[in-house]
Amino acid sequence: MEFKNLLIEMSDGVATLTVNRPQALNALNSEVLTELECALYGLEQDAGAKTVVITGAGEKAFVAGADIKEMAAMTSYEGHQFALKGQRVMLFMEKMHTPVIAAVNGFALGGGLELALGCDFIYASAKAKLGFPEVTLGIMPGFGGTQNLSRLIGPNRANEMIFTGKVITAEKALAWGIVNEVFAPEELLAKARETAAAIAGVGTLGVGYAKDAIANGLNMTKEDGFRYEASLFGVLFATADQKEGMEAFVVKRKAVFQGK
Ligand code: DAK
Repeated sequence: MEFKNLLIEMSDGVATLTVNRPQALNALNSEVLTELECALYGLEQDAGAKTVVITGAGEKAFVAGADIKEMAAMTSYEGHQFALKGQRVMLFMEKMHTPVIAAVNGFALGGGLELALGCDFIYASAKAKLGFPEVTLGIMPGFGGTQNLSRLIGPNRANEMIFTGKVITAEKALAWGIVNEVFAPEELLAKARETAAAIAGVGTLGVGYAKDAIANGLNMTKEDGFRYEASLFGVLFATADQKEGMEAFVVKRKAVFQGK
């Protein structure tokens, strides 16, 4: 499928999805959000796409936010629909069994930071800048930012970022646990793809169920989470990948997983 605002490149089981609207610093308008929803849905169905890396086109930005020029004219109803559309993208990334890594190559502001937080983890360029400037525009985060940031780093730091609108450096985002690793700008994408390819090479069913257990378990009591984990663990014993992985270990050869 051809997209107007996205590029998709496949290699070694890794799909690199680039938000490609550099003239607006890759800002998310309704069209981009619709395309992201379609693209992610397509990648989840595509057995060849074992992991996804999301990044932004150009030198300057990952995604500089939801599109302010489009939002400026929205009615309350349209604003609500716009928030629901963005939230569908973030929630879908969480529900996908395919892991999604954000490679934050520059500004990740507002909806851009929400897109990164919707991914399973974030790698950032040393020149990345992250923040939630919504309050400076008279609004608040609307694509799940209040929920995802506070769950990730706790309410106190999330409160400070969201109430002030202050933009932080990649280094601070690393110290606060928002990003997993920081790389030189020219290394970022290769490092993200390297990790994505490593994940693509292991038992992807196990990875997908682990993602499910972590994401859903966070909303459960610990005991329910343990019970949920045990049932998914049991399901894996009905798969060819479990037989292959364990047999390969026993006979000391490299496992070849098929994702079934
Ligand atoms: N939207 C639209 N266009 C944007 C944009 C954005 N978020 N960010 C940048 N652009 C455009 C600029 O307008 C400019 O376009 P032209 O004027 O050339 O046509 C072009 O990209 C280049 O930007 P600059 O000239 O400003 O570049 P600089 O290097 O000088 O500055 C900057 C870079 C990232 C510091 C600056 O562009 C900036 O401050 N951008 C806005 C960042 C921002 O405030 N982002 C948060 C947006 S609010 C909700 C749903 C969603 C959300 C909230 C609620 N519900 C419906 C409840 C989410 C909200 C947001 O994300």
